[in-house]
Amino acid sequence: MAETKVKIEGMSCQHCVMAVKKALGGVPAVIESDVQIGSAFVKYDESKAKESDIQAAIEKAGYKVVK
Ligand SMILES: [Cu+2]
Repeated sequence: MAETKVKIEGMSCQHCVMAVKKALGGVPAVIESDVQIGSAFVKYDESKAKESDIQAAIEKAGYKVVK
């Protein structure tokens, strides 16, 4: 299992937190996510997804990952 902490731009409220959490929940490799405004801590199965897949899911939800 791998862990990553990503900084996210464009989040401003709890709605954004829910949207990012939902986006991460849509990635099958994600085991656990802790999302705050502006960042997310994600545990995932690195045999099923790369860190870039997690970033892509967040960006697909409309937020920008800054790392
Ligand atoms: Cu919001």
